[in-house]
Amino acid sequence: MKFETALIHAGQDADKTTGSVNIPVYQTSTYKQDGIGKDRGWEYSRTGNPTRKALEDCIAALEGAKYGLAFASGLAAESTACLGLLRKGDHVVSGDDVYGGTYRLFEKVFRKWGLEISYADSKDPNSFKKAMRRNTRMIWAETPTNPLLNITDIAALADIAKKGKAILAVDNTFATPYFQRPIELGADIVVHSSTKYLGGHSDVIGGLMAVADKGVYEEVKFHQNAAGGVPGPWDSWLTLRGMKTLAVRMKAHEANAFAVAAFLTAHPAVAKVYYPGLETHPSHALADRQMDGFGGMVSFELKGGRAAAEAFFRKLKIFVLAESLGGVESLACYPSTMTHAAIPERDRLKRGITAGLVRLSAGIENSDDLIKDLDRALK
Ligand code: P1T
Repeated sequence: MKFETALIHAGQDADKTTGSVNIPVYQTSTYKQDGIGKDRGWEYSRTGNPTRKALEDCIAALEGAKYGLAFASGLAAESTACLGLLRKGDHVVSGDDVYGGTYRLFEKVFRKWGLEISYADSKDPNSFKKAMRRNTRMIWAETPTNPLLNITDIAALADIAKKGKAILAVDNTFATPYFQRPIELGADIVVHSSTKYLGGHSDVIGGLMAVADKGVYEEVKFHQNAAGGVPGPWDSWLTLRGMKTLAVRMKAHEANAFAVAAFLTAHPAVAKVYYPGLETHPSHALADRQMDGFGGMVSFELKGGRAAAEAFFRKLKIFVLAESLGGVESLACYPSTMTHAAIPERDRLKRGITAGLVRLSAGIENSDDLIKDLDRALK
């Protein structure tokens, strides 16, 4: 089955009891058993639910993995993967450019439970290699990164992970499996905030995971059932409904991102544009090799710092100033006080998250309107 077909059909055969073409919302917490030990394959909705299962089978197919798991949020997926697979005293090497909430989870939650975490340059596999320790059990990478759109070489990290007997987990939220399939490049686990492009309409919070190895899947699944953090059937259904149009949406997001990036590059108020589709992006060649497209996220640096950013956000009419990304509507975000506020200022600045940095999520509106909006806001 090709990708566009899998979006619509993988895990989504017609409902067995009614023939319903769409997977019904199985709004139930529990299931009738026909006698002691005689359940019909379903026993309790924390453990499993048919609507959620359709979503899990679909993400597994899209990522070229054997197993899928759905969670209540992207961060629930991340915590469950880490808690299911890691023990006190284990070490994680994470890329240094990650979603602020991921950094907060590592620093403010896992560190106090005895995990060791260190950060490597997201752009440089050698930096990951150097950070490996005897007790490194996981390499964590986000690519393209949030918010600076750096590209990490997944195949190179897979090699380093294998040699160090560590698990490579890749956060594929920004690319989606339409543009990038990390498992094909050697990753062990893929995680998503399905709140973003997969759901696609800014109306549901969710997380997904795709796993190649049965043992790894079983450990995470065990932890998920033991600890909770599952999505409800409605949220699973909404996500699945959104995913059906992922291919057409991603093409439109990307076309608009290219238009926005080109416009910003030529604008005198803009000091720097971050978009991996631009030939001037330092990792353009790598992005071109490891991805099938460059995505819909564009970040840029305003020359006038915070004051310029405040004026810019005030004048926007179509781009909405909001956290999140990947919905059909265009969003604008100010990483230093919003998505990446959890990172101490010194570290933020070191990574390039400056007072002039703006992150845009190009929606699928008409690109002329988006450019006009940016042009007005930059005047
Ligand atoms: O918000 P949640 O569904 O829990 O997903 C967390 C998450 C994980 N990974 C990446 C790459 C993310 O961008 C996010 C969430 N990010 C935002 C809310 C944001 O505006 O960047």
